[in-house]
Parts: sequence; structure tokens; C-alpha cells
Amino acid sequence: MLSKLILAAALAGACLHAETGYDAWLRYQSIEGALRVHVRATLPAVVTMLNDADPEAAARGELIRGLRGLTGRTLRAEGRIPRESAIVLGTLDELGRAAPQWNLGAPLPEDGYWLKTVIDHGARYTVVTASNPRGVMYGAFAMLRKIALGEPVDSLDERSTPYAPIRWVNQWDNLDGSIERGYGGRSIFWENGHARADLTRVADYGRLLASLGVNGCSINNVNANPRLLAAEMIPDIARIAAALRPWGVRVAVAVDFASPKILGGLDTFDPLDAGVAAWWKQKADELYRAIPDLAGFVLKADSEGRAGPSIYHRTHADAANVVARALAPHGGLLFYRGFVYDHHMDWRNPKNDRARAAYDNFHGLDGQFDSNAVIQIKNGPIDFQVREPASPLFAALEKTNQVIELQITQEYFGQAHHTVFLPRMWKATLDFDLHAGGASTPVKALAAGKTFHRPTGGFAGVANVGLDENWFGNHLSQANLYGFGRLAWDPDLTSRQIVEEWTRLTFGGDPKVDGTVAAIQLGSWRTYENYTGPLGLQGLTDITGNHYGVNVEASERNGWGQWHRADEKGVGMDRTVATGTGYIGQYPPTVARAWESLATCPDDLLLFLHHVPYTYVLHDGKTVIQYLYDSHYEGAEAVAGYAHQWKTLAGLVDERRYREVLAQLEYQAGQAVVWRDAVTEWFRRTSGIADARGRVGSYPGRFEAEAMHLDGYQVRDVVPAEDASGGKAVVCAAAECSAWLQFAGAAGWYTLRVQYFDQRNGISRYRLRVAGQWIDEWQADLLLPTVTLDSSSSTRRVIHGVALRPGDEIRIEGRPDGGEPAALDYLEIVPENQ
Ligand code: GCV
Repeated sequence: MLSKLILAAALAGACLHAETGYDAWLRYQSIEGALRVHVRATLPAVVTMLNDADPEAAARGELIRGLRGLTGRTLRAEGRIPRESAIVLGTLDELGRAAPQWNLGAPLPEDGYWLKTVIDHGARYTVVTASNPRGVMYGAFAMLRKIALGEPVDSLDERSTPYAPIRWVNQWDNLDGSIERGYGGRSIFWENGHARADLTRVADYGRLLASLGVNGCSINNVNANPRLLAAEMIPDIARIAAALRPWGVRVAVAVDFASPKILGGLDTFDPLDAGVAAWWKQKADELYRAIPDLAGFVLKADSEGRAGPSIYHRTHADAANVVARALAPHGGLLFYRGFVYDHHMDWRNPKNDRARAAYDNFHGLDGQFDSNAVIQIKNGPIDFQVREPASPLFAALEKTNQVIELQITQEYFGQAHHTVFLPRMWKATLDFDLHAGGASTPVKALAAGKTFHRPTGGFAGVANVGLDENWFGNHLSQANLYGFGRLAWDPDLTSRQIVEEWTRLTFGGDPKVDGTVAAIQLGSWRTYENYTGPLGLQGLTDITGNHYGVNVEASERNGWGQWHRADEKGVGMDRTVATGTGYIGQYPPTVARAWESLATCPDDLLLFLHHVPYTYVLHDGKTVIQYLYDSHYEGAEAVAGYAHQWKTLAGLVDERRYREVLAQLEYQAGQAVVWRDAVTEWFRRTSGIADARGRVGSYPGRFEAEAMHLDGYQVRDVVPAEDASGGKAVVCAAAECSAWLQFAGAAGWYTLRVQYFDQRNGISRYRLRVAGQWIDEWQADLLLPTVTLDSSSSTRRVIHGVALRPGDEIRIEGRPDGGEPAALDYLEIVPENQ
């Protein structure tokens, strides 16, 4: 009776989250047709585990859960190898003892697994084995993935080993429950200064990570609160570690380098001070007493205002080693971030260059870091921009451990509001050959420690999942976490393989869904690049603010160093050795030679590496200025296409996720137009060169709100001017205002597009009336990252199928709320289907 109740509860639990996105790629949707018949015919009735501790126990639970979902059958759980066919879970050692006759002795590297069919006395055993229990669990997830993908599992002999030992995610969660650059809701770990009372979400996150082979997670912001290391917080860290442990995910914490002084009461945090070293040691000992499997620390020092060794004129190696030595006796690792740069650089000096910083700070210290210290290097030299070359630091550390840091959370990629499939971009970096030492050395091999035979290395991904039901605030963004984990296990997978797997697991096996989603995801990086920063421009967003909307000049004339140097004559950062900052000289000669010369520099990186006139002709035959115009129009058009393509999936994707993805893509389509118009207008104004195709500055059917009849609305300048059409908007300071015009076109069917501003500080309401008839109403309730009139709040409402007659009055009424003034930018009236 009791077990029946447990089963009922488990099934109810499974239904509770059905199709909200919560289960992500672990939905275990029922397989159908011939595949179902085949799998059911070959599936044994028993799953045996030879060790009842986690993570093997978690693996057995997962197999039972997964197979019940996929096949509708619930396997019997046993602790011994039965005389009938069974799935058998156990390490090689355990199997050697329980079934020596199977001779499964071949060594496997840590975390690698082996799926092997063994026939013994007429029974068929599907063996899931590994050298360690975590590997057994990875094997169980792999089995389930194979079945869900329709791959045969009745005659197996498949080994898989992770490419690198370090496969970690970082979370930038603050102790108050907020997340720096998190777009999927508040922290699953922290609330009001302590670990959340209910850590169910943490355990479920561990399960998602385990399914990908991710084996570590740092649980707090690298802009670390020193209080995290206070004695009172250690039980909190231990509780979080306990929630992740069953899934083989070890916890790490980010620490503040000034902790010995701020928290420990010492008068210094000088890394060469004996008292400081003793403090770190005592703190590490205290932590390891409570969390013996703590993975280590992450440290951001001397960067963006964080304390670091420079104050004592010490090196990064001094800083890393004092902490690493405290962790070493416990087997812990210290991740020292390579993201060190001066954000007060003199922008007037053409030789200054933030891109040089990581290499300049670290390459001279190669060989001085302890063996448990790891330099964590962002994929590119700036900061997760839409197109950056691989960081030259990867090739410059031969005697130091390194990992590559990738950003899964979409800080500079439209946050949760845009779909951008990042594995495609990561692949470009991971596969890029830096030719370190002359030989072929792709970034993935350098980061994993293979090239220079380092003891460790691998991948760190900044994930920032949150409490939103679908973890990221955007269903399609889940593919980025999936892709990160899959690439960390096997960076040789192609983007297409990853996206096809993910789509099938996440949305089911309908070929139309699979094809459509794959096409959207695979094109999305280039599309996003096209409308936000082509040719290596990067940094056209509001880099001193929310990193979301357009602000072409925000990166200029300040110390942050994300300069693109666009002026009336030309654009791009001169990073050549001959005339520029010398950054290109940080690369091994083969790469440096190719990039130094305009003749061989790839178009995609041109403006990252060179300053050229707008009339410079690219390899693709266009001038730079025309490429900038064209790519923005192509990008905006492509996103509009995504929304149309998604609509063809109505009825093929479950209702809620269909609706939510459609809303996201339609919003993105509008936002891509905002980007297109703002960037192209800015460059046209600045360069004085017209668009050869006549699109920029000419918007058929567009009526500026400031030129309409206004009842109550007042005209305001928008700053920066490119963020609003015509540089102006209208705002309402009364309870209600309206803007109207008389339609002067021909009678027919039209689409109306209302461009309005949806700030975060209120929920304004809008209504639209045609010839006295109210035909639409909506509210400005998206949670966009701004409280002002700008491109981040600029949003589009599209009303299809409107019958207009000459002389019709079209009236938009706005009702402000809170600090949000129900602002309008323009109305577009375009013939239907245009
Ligand atoms: C956690 C960028 C982000 C910061 C982040 C920093 C880092 O600058 O905008 O929010 O800080 O990178 O990676 O440390």
C-alpha cells in the first residue's frame, strides 16, 4: 500500500511540472509506434544496482523514472544480479566482484562510462559501468538519452569518456537572492542572506547538470560577499552541497580576496603575509570539516573594483597560491579568473587596449602558479561579446592550468528576451586553431590541458538559472545549458548534433518541429550578430548600463575600454602591431600574420582588429558601410521569419510552451527592428553615406507619434537620439492621453504596428480605436531592464487584419501607471502581408 502511494505521488509530481519547461530535456515523453513496441519487447523487467549509495542510487531512480515515462513500464529495483535479464548498474570493481565471469576489467578514465550488453545463461544484461559511481550515473543518463532519441540499445558496446576533468557551472547568485546577470528569476540557492529553506530546486538543478556530465557548481557571485565565509554560513553551504551531492555535482564557492581583513579582522590581506596564509588555511580547514568534498574556490581579484594583490604590489600568482595552498591538503582547486583589466583606461591614448589585459597580466607569470590553481579565461579578450577572437591567453600558458569560461546566461545576447543559440559561437572558439608552438592546437585542447599535458583543465559556464519555472525565462535558452554540458563532455560534437538532440528531447520527435527549431537555433547567433554588432564591431549596446538596448556611443570616451572608435571617417579598433595597440602580436605567429594584414583578416573580425574607412571594401565585395546596413536589415528580417516559422508549429508543440515561445519570438522581431533602425540611423548620420538600397531613414507607412494629433501627450527628446524613431517620443502626464491621425490611404486590409515604451516601473495600458471602434487593447507589462524611454523599453504591438477606409480616425489611447508614462514612438500602417 505504501509503495503504491509513493508511486502515485511520484506520478503526480511528474504531472505537476508537465510542459512548463521545468523538466527541460529530461521529460521522458512516451515513445510511440514501432520504437515503443521494440523497446518494450527488449526491455528487461529488473534494474539492479550493486551499490545502494548515491550517485548510483540516483542513477537507478532515474532509470526507473525515465523508462516509466518513455515506455510506460516500471522496472523492479533489485540489489543483486538476477537470473533473468536486467539492467545492471555498478562500477567495474563492483562488477568484478559480483560477476567476475563477465570479465569487464578494461580500465576507464574517471567519469567515463561503458554501456555493454552481456549474454549469460540465456539472460541479456545491459551493463552500465564505470570506474567510479558518478560515471555509472552518467552512463544511466546516456542510456535514457539513447532510448529517447530512438537509438538501439539491445546490443551495446559503447564507451564514452569526458574530454576534460573540469566541467563546471558558475552561478552569480547574491546572498540576498538576486542574481547578477540572471534572467530566469531569483536565486534557487539564496534568500535573505541564507540558503533557501526549500532546496528542492537545487536538487533538481543537480539532476539537469548530472544528465550532461557537469560535475561542479560554484554557488555565489564572483563579485563575492565576504560574509559567505563567515562561520554562520558554513551550514548553509553544507545544505546546498548535500542537495547537489546525490547528482555527483560538487559545490565550490566564490571568495573575496580581502576576506582575511574584512571578515578575519587582520590588518592586511597581503598574500605574502604569514597571518594571511594561516587565515586562509584555517578557513579552508573549517569548510572542509563541514563539506569534505568541497570542490574549491573561485576568485575574482583586481577586476572591476574587486580587491586584489596589486594593492600590496604582489602578483596574481602570489594571490592565487596563498589560497590554493590552503585548499591543496583537501584536494580543492582554486579558480583564479583571468578577467583582470583596468576600467579607468585613458580612452584618448590610441595605444591603450582592454583586449590586451588578460595576456599582459598573466603570460609573464606562467609557471609560477601552484598545481591546484587554474586560470579561468573568458572565451574572448573583452567580455562575452557577440563576436570576439579567441583569447590569446589560451596559447600563452604552457605551465599553468587553465579552463575556458563561457557565458550561458545571455548577458550581451538579448537576455531572456532574445533567442540566441550560443553553442554555435562556442564551437567557433573551441575549434579555433591558435597554432601554439607551431603545431595544431585548437582552443579546446589548450583549455582541457591536453596540449601542454597539464594535470587538469576544462570548461566553466556561467549559467545563472533561476526560480522561473523554465529556469531561464526563455524555453529556447535551455538549449544553451544543454549545449554547454554536451560540449564540455565532448567538444567534437557539432552544433547541429547538439541542437537536434536537444530539440527532440525537449519538444518530442515530430520532424517538422525538429527541423524548424533546429533551423531557428542554428541561424540565431549570426542573426543576432547581424542586428547588434557585425564585422567584429561588438559593444553597440548600453555597455555602462543594462547591456541590453542600443547605445552606439556608450562604449566611447570612457575608461571601460570597449571602444569601437567609430567616427565620421571610419570605424574599428586598430589592434595591429604596425600602427595599433599591438594586441595582434599577442597571438602565435601563424595567427598574428593572418590578422595583421587586411588582405587576410577575416571580415567577421575586421572591425575588432582594424580601423578602416566606411568605404573599405570587404572580401565579400561590399563596402563596410553597406554591409552594416544590409546585415541589420537581414538580421531583423530573419527574426521576423523565426516568428513565422514557429507559427507553423501550432498544434505540434504543447499549448503553453507554443504560446510562450511565440510571444518571445514576436517580441524579439520587434526589438530587432529597434536595433536595426537605431544602428543604421547612427551610422548614416555619422558617416554621411546613404544606404545604396534607400532603406535607412525611409520607413513607408510610418507616422511619428510627435507628428500626430495629441490630446494630453507631450513631446520628449529620447536620449540617445537613435533609440527612438525621429529621436522623439510622446509621454502622458495625465490620467489618460491619446494620439490620433486620419488615415489617407486606399481602402483595404492593413497591419498596424504601434511602437510604444514598456518600462519596468509601471504597467501602462493602451487601446487602439479605428473609426470609433475599439479594436485592440494591451498593457506594457514585460519585465524589460529599464525605467526610462530608450531602446530597451521600445516595444512593438502588431495588430493584423485591420480594414481601413480613407478618412478613418486611428486613435491610440494611453493610460500611464507608476513611473511609466504610456509613451509612444510611432504608428506604422502597412498593407497586409507586407
Ligand atoms: C560578475 C561583466 C559583467 C559583470 C560580471 C563580470 C565578470 O563585466 O557585466 O556583471 O561580474 O563580467 O565576469 O566578473
